[in-house]
Amino acid sequence: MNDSSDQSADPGGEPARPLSRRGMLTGGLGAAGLGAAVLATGHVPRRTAQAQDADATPQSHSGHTGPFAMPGVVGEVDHVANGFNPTDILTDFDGGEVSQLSNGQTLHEYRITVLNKEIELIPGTVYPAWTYNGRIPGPTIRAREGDRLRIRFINGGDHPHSMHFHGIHPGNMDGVFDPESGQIRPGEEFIYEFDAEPAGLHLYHCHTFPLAEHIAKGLYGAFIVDPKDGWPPVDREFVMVMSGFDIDFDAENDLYVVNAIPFHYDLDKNPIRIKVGETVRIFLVNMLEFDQINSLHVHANFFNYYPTGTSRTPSDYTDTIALMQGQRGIMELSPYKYPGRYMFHAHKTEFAELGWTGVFIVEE
Ligand SMILES: [Cu+2]
Repeated sequence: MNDSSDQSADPGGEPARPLSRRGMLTGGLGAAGLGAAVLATGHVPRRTAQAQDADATPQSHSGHTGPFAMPGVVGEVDHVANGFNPTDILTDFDGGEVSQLSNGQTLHEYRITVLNKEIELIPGTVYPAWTYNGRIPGPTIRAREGDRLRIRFINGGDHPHSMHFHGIHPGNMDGVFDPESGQIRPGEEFIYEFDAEPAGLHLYHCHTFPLAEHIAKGLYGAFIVDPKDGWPPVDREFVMVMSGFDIDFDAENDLYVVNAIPFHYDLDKNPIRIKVGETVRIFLVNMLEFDQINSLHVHANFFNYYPTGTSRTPSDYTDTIALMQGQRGIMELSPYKYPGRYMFHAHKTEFAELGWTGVFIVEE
């Protein structure tokens, strides 16, 4: 809705002043009182940095005197206080507590609690998030096709919440309608139990009204069902959950992210190091609220893309894909041939400049 209003003109008067989300970040946030804190720390995306060009900070584009490939923020958020680090989340696949049922099925048991938690998104800017187990995205649940999942779900928040899984399961495990199907009030518990199927890459999220708010606040995660015979072996596997944050609560995103923290994997922060010739599989999930579509582009390389991970035949060999909310897929990167520094980012420039960027450092 805001995309169209950006372009609209008042038919009875002056053309409406175009208002970009970046404008909202500098102007709207200031009005909301958050901008002052952002400005004071200097930990600001480029739009605001431009306003400080006289300082010629390294982040400034002015005069091309410093790094200017992309904007960024100065410094790191407090990952310890946040309780999670996106670098760890990349490879944090959670099989739960594993045991054997009497019928021979493998059982994966989890305990997942909704917690209200303040998350520092940009140094100095804290967001009142809702989380599964204190992290965004929630745990990456991983099991083999046909295994049994048993999730003890505890609502430690102050609103009703649920876990709604994508996949195949009984209606009373769908987390939607009532406490009997896993839609529970604060202080209540529910046990979701179902078989992991079909093989592929799925997701879970809260399914409580108003849904946009419950998702945008941070209640989502990846759910991987490995095929019975496994995936073809690769050297590295990463999970990337794309989303955004509306930090001034106007139902528009102000920050775009992969694994929650803007610019985390950038060159000056925590780039992802891989080796020439390594095979890399990325489990990519889009949970972005408010915007219609999200995307990912890798520089100087291509990948086989398997939508939803349900087929072993790629739908495309490409360097760019687009996903709606809830869409996900598996990327198998061609091994990088040349050492170097390679960006990956949303191929929607605005999203990239507001946080959805990263860098692979490829070494011999
Ligand atoms: Cu919720």
